[in-house]
Amino acid sequence: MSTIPGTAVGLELCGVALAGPVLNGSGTFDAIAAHRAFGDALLERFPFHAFVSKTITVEPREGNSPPRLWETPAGLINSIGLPNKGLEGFLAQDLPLLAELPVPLMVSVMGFSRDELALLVERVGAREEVAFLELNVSCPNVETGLIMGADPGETARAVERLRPLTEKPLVVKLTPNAVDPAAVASSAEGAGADAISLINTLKGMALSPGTGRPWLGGGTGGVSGPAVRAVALQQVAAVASRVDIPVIGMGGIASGQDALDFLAVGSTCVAVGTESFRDPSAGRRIGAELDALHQQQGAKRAYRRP
Ligand code: RRO
Repeated sequence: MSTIPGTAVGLELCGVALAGPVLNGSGTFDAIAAHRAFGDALLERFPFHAFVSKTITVEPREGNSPPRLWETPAGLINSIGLPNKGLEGFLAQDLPLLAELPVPLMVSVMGFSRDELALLVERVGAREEVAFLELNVSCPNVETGLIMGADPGETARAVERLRPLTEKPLVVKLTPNAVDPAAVASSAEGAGADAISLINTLKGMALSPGTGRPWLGGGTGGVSGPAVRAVALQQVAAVASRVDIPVIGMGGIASGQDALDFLAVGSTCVAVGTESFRDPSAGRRIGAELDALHQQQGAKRAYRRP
């Protein structure tokens, strides 16, 4: 494997060694399709230092009706609606392919109840191919409208129930649509979470110019991209100053300087999301830019929180 940019100094995330700090945001890079399209060149020049899967649920889901995307100034609104093969389909078909990637694997899971989450954590956590579990308690696009992670008490009850079910690190993915994301992060930490990732997308909507009716099949969606970066940076800073566990910061990161900003406010790792739709190798470019910035600063930064 060639040298991956961003690897000037490696790091540890929840006890797992990573060659650098750049991850993908869940659902923003289809590594299985990319492997099919680019062949083993993808593995030789993999854009991320750990890979986060698209969120899976217990039952298979078709996702929301189209249209599913709307471009905003400096951003994107998605209403994808969690299409996935379900737990059994993921374990049988996708996990063996994701295990071929040259970096540690984080599997993102979402349940419509604590029992569903428990089943997902037990089954996925038992697989040796999986290094981390991400609990997506923050999807904006489910028809129930329930976002477990918007409430500190609900989040704590979920993490308390899940904690004994696996020894794998549990990363809790937070919504920016909570009143106080730092309070939710603190509750998750108290209940046994190993790391926090944020932000998921901000609730948004767009109207069809022709009809004046909602453009997205799901009615509303989640806003991402540079448009949300300043909001994300503030929320990541607030969370990182409240908890002692590592934080994976994301929200509109499109350059090494953006990544450096998220590290500067206390992130241990960063994730690239919407930018990968524009350029599938963005993670690699951002890692290289980050290396260059660290070299310019003459810093041997360990990418860890102070
Ligand atoms: O699939 C989606 O619509 C979706 C998910 Br699971 C999520 O966590 N965040 C988002 O913006 N879209």
